[in-house]
Amino acid sequence: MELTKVQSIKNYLIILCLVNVGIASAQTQSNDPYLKLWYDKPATAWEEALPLGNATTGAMIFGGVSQEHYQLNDHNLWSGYPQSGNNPQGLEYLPQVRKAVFDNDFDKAADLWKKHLQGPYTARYLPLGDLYLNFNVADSTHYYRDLNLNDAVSTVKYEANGVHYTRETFISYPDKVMMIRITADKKGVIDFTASLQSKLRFSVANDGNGKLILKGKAPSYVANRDYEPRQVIYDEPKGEGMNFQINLKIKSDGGHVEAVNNTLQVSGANGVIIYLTEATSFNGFNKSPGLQGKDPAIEANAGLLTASQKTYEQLKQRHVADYQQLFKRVSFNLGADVDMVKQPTDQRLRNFSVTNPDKQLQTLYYQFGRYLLIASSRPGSAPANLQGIWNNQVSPPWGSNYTTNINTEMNYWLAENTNLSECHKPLFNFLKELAINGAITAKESYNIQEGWVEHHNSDIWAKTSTVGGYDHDPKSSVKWSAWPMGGAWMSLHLYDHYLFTGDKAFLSKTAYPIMKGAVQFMLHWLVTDPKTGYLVTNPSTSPENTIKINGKEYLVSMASTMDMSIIRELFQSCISSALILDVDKVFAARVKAAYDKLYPFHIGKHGQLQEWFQDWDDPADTHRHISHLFSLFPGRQISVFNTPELAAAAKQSMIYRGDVSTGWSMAWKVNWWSRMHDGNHAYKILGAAFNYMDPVQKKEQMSGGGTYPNLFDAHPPFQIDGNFGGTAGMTEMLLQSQNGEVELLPALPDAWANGSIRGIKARGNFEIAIDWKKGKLTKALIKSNQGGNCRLRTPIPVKVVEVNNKAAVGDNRNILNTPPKIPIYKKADDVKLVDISFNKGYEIDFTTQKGKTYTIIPQ
Ligand code: FUC
Repeated sequence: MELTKVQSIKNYLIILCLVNVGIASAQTQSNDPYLKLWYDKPATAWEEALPLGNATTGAMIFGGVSQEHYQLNDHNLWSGYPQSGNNPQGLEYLPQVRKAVFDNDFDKAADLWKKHLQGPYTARYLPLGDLYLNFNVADSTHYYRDLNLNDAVSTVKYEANGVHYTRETFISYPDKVMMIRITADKKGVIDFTASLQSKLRFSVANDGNGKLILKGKAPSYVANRDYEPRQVIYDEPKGEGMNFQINLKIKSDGGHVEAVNNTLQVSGANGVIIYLTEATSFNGFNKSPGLQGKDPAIEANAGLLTASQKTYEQLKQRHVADYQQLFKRVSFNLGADVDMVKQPTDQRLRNFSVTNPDKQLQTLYYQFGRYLLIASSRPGSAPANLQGIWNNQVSPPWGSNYTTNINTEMNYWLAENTNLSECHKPLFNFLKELAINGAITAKESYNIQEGWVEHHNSDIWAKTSTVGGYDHDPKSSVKWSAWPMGGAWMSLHLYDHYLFTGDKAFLSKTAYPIMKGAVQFMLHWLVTDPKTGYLVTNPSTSPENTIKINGKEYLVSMASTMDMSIIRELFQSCISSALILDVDKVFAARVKAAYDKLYPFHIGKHGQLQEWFQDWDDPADTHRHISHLFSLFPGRQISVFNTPELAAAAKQSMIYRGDVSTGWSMAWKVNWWSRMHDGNHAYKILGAAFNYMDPVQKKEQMSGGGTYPNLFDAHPPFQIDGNFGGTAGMTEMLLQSQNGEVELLPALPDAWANGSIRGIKARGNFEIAIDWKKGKLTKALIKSNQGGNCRLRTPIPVKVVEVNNKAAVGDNRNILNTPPKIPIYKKADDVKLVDISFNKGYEIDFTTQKGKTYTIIPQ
């Protein structure tokens, strides 16, 4: 009893220390001492190493004492080169596939698709190289290494032979350089040998001037299946394959730097600074990197030259300022238990229990998600791939590619609501490229002359064609290859960016043309079902799941709920955009006419949201993809407020599918339960994210997700989507804005009794801070970046102080924030729906002025 009291006083004190009041954004917040991942031993497994990145260069730092290892990546370094992959047989066979589906011969349809409509797999994202620093140290004491999320700097410290050594590393976005500084508290004791290597073809030389240069060549092909006769192909005679270069320069204070063979040897130095720059010959998604590539030496050398003209301190200052301007927009505090935070991060993960939760580990995990997005996706970089930017394998799981039936999109779920809009931009740039290639795929494979399409996977070459292989690859499956919905789904990110930022120029110049192209494709892809008269997709899958009818599994049918949901959201976003921009009235009317004919949602006989065209759902099915809940999240068309019956059906589907699944699947579930306003259920699933995943004892892929010692999400194996989806879901628990209103604390779990979050964002371009105690809202600040009406929903009655609260409910709605149109649906007779009752809270409207912050307090 006594102990608990002391503990809660301690917790409270820590909360008080960390909370800073008065601003909606967290920008001025000082460094949080607990915002670090730290360990008391070096990494041995890759999933223990710590990630750094400026979105173009990535490094995993192992922190060894006798040998330091930096595993390096470049965002553009992929196998292969631009290839179309469009399967022209589609022109002849698509009508046959469709006929087979309409004839209910799903096996024939799947067989035809597999034989005639598949295309090659994607290229693979490759590791760049490795930097090793070999020290003459056998034993050490007082070992410590960390990754500080406050400044994106990683530090290693230890004591050896009575000397305290410190190594500090960061990768700068403004200066495009990786910097390492080695210091010691005694003079003349720093001795080591630096060498560069790569898992790809490479040679290393020194330039006689303290610089080491690694020149490398990527394979033109890496196999996708281990039974392919040729696994890694270097197409040297023709010259295909990407070239790359790593430059390493060492400056020492005192002592000597000597080039010995292909290494640099440092001896007797007081302090050392290491510069590393790198570049590839990547010259755009549509140029051969081997035959039309850039010279990587030019970029790598220029980077080194500019960086070496600045001091270490200048470079660090510029790096920290750049990083903090993004990272520090948001602070999140649930309190910290001083005994728990004393433990190394991997130990805390092992100790995690939902009944006595380590609250600070949750906020650390939250901020780590934001950190990872800043480190892997910045303007000018490629979008974050399946592993962000960090990969050490020539043949990584799933090629570490862009898997667009969930994973790529999930990477960006946190971009807007955690106030990292800029980090969303690489995805938009990628969409521009996909729209170009996808228009050719639409024509060549489907004879669709307007718009563009992207299928299940893509890569740095902006591949848009189908995957699965041409040769009837036994491991390929139509349950994922027959999915032309990636472009449509990703286009919704454009509209969401607009809703969060209010950037009309972006909507008109970038978003609308791409979105319109995705709509145009779908207008042609949809066909009329002769039996029902509705517009349907055919063929259609519900990603990676199978239909079970009388004990037999089928791969395709028509009008899966996910297809229809994506199309509905896309059409609506396009119609709204045309209205906002006051363009394309005739086209918008055509889209609206099609929208009204879309095959509707159905509530099935188990009270579930039907996944398939017909009521084939199996309540015992626990498949990780629950794609038919798309409209609950990330979509907006199913909501507990606007469509309670559909929401109840979605809840029933979630209950049937269960909680335990792969990393990303559980992250999606956190978002869904938040949208159901069931914070405790969301929290229960979030708790599973803290399952310690041992990187050495490899777990089965589908056995249930968790987190590795370095806080990377485990599918398993490592996939970054779960980190991003987890952070997004935690934000959804505290703030939602998809229903035309800003909702505070919609799904606050009991376990987060006291806390505060500041700097997160709502649609309508509002920046928000929320404080709560004992589960009750105590204060909120809403900064209006845009002006317009703010419709606010809160769990308790509130008043807006400091402004005149006279606007009438219903008028002056912010157009950015209009609620989604309510879709039609059908319900089987006599179906019982599960209960979804929850506290609907209170609604007020008030007019905001651009730039003003409004204080909300309980009434
Ligand atoms: C899809 C998922 C898998 C995995 C892979 C990268 O195929 O079904 O679980 O996430 O993408």
